[in-house]
Amino acid sequence: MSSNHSKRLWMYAQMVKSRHFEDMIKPAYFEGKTPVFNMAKGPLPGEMHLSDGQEPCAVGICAHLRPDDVVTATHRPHHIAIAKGVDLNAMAAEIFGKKDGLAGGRGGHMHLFDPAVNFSCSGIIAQGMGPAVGAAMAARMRGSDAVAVAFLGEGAANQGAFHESLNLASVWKAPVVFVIEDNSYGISVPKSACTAVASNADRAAGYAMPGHHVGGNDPDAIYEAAGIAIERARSGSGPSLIEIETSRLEGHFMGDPEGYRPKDEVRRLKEIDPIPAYRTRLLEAGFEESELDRAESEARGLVDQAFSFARSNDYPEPKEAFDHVFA
Ligand SMILES: Cc1ncc(C[n+]2csc(CCOP(=O)(O)OP(=O)(O)O)c2C)c(N)n1
Repeated sequence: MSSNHSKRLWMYAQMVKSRHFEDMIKPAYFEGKTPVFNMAKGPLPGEMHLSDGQEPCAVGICAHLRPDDVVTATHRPHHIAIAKGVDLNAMAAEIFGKKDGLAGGRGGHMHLFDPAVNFSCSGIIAQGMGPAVGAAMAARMRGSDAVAVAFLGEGAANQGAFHESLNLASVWKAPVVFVIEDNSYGISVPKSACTAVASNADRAAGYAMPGHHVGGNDPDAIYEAAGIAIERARSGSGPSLIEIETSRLEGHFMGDPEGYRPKDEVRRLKEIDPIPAYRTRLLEAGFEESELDRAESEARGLVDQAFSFARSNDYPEPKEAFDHVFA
């Protein structure tokens, strides 16, 4: 199997794994919340942000990364965590608030943290950018060629942290790549209503770094742009910005009535769902139906097993509620 073949098969399998992970979350999230939607009820209380449709962004970037490379992700983290290799059982258990979760059930779905593969995320938008620059500098000081990648949404690109992080990363030639997942909306606000430039890739020029724009929500095109940016970072030539046009197939959070976007826009986006589109492309490129089926069923099996693990895992002891809490 050529390395290109195995990378593409890996990307496909991770996208399927991520989608199935979220398909398992959907019914679990509404348990106990109906007939009247109460966000605080059920086995998954609080907000839930799904990344259906954005899977290509995670796999195209993470296909280039090693466990010692650092990733900081967003409040919409599942696809990125999965592509970075976060422990699936511990991730599912964390989302259910269980004791063997990544943070002992304290973090929940927006605060996944796995030091084994250097992954973290945050509910505060653009928050991961500064730490990614710091991690990139730390790698350089240790004499390692590890890189850091900070994911953010296009809404977060209007935060001060975005501009400060790009500026310092460029001044220091930090081995970091900033990845904007542009799904066109920050909650209910369309990008055109809050961002002065049509393409955030253009903002890279303001910080003397390359800016790549990738359209089409296409794993292969993202993989190609990421290869250039990550190689530039690894070889000591400095940071880059990648802007990816992607699509959010669900609301901002589960239960979002989405009054702000036309229903036929969502229907159109679902018609060009990147996962079946990639399957078709791989088949046209000569992949066997059977190998794709096998990759899919393995990916789904791992997710099913992770959800069984999470459901049967115990909650932390009430007496431990204040352990590991800093205030
Ligand atoms: C500093 C900060 N301000 C506001 C919020 C509230 N908030 C949560 S998600 C979000 C919109 C994020 O949009 P975008 O960055 O485009 O990411 P997307 O949700 O589209 O993935 C906002 C404003 C926050 N979490 N952090």
